[in-house]
Amino acid sequence: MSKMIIGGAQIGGIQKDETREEVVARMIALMDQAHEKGVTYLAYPEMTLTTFFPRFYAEDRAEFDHWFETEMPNAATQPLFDRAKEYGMGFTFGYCELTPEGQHFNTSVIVSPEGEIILKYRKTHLPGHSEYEPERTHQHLEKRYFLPGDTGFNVVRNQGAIMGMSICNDRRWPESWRVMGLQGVELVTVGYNTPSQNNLSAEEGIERRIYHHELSVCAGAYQNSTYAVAVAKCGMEDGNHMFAGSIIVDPDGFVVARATGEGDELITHEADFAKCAFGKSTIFNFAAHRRTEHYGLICARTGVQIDV
Ligand code: ING
Repeated sequence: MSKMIIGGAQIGGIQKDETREEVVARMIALMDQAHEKGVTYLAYPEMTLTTFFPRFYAEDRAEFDHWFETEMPNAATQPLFDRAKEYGMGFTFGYCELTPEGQHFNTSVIVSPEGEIILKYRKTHLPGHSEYEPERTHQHLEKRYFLPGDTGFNVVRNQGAIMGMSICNDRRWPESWRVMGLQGVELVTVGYNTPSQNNLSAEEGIERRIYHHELSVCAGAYQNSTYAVAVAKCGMEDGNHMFAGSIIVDPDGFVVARATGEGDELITHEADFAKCAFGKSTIFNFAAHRRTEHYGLICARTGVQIDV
């Protein structure tokens, strides 16, 4: 089946003292709305279950282990899995994962309409820093609390489409999109929590940040001829603002749905995955046009090296 109504469930701020159960209830309310609108695949943001705690510094990282899930689904999230299965709805959401081996990841999963986790992704590109930096107006300590993901960018065939995931900062790196594009991806979901204020340069306003967010998602979708759902956790969290800007983008890079507010808000679009075929067979027919013999530096070199 090439057509499917896809949804983005934007989540407003989650305060530090909000329980998992309270958040899941908000997620289910959006899932109910989505079902009413005929949505059969729904995307939630990065770290959907908790506040964006990497804005806070903890000397002992173990102090923040309560923000992590040690199993999925668990008692708090089972109602969400149950409601989705009742609706025959696939969905994806992000959470903080603490593995049995004691590893901490910023994770997202794809759940089939049968309620099974069929793909797990762990965030590859961690922005920010790992030590407290007093010169910053706001800390962004993802490198302190998470390991870089070890899954890479994989895809899964679900509900008749080839689906993949990235998380937040990943959307700014064209490599994230292209690795999935080379696997034929037709729908990329990317949840994000993006602070509105730049903690190092005061003059970078929210408009520029939102432009860069949208530019990244539209370029990624267009250059890999895939749909994208980019969905925010946004608004105020304990006095800290994160921008909204949730969008659905079609394989030609056009925004086809956009959130208008900064709270819990559903956006939807009837995707026709047959639309992915044109780009993949013409301008982005990778097999016909790419010249990999000239791309070696992309993998061989991590940082810039100037030899001239
Ligand atoms: N947040 C931000 C993001 O990539 C950031 C970090 C903000 C990077 C603004 C660059 C500019 O959207 C997360 N959580 O990755």
